[in-house]
Amino acid sequence: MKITKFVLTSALVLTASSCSQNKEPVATSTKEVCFDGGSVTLGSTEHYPEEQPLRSVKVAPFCLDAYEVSVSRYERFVQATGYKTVAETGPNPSDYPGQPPEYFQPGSAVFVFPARSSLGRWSFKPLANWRDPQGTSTSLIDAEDHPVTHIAFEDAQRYASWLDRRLPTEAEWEFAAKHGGNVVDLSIDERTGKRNVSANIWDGEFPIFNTKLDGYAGTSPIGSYVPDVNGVYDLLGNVWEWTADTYDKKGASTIEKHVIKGGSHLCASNFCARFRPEARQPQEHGLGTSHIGFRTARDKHQ
Ligand SMILES: [Ca+2]
Ligand SMILES: [Ca+2]
Repeated sequence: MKITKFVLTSALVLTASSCSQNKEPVATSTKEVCFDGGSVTLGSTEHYPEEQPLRSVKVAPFCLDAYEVSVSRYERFVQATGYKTVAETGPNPSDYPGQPPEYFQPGSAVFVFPARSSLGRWSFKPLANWRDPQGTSTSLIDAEDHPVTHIAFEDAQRYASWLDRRLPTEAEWEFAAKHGGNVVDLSIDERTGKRNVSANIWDGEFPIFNTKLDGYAGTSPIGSYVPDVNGVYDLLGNVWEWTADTYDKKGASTIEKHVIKGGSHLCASNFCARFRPEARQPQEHGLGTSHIGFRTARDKHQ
């Protein structure tokens, strides 16, 4: 599917305001954007089947992190609590009856970028976790302002609870994304050869070649691109984001799945063109991977 530009069609009734401002570095910023709530039409009839049918819902006032949670912010949580993520401990067998033993080993799924004469691919790496996103014993020295990855659903929930916050619902996330006018413009400026970059996606043909027109093949530091009209960064692209919603059960799998939103740096126009507010995907709640992160939310009147 070739997509040049996505158009937002949903009705929106709300106002937004920045609830807290501080002078912290972006990597540790707790800035949030608050919304008064209102009506929104979720979904789209123009793209993937799972985005249908259109659903009109009302969203109560809420506040949303302006940034994806960074490695630095997650590190503070771990230092304060001693928490170990699912990727570090392995899933709890009692949560997954019937799964084979290899399912419970520590580690996570890493996308291995294509080398010459090869395709990119997913690989389970026993050492991969939020501290070591590539699973190669590399340090985090240059990655602390990147979004935290290899975060299972429970890991995201525990972080949010530590801050007396929660994960956004799918409706809240999509409400914020649509109201913010979030759109990925894929058109290329013929004079400069660059696109009008507003998000970190896969430029080029996935999984063969990444032109890195947005500057990054993998994750980018949070807040690297212009924010949306409400001051929220990276809703589309960079990393997929967990929501609180359970994905509708379909098929034979008994593993619980949750909705993730926004697409990632691995989404290209020729594959997984899900860098749109309406796009949604199921994700096993016990598996983070190298392109899934999150941001937190709260009820506005707390
Ligand atoms: Ca990119
Ligand atoms: Ca994102």
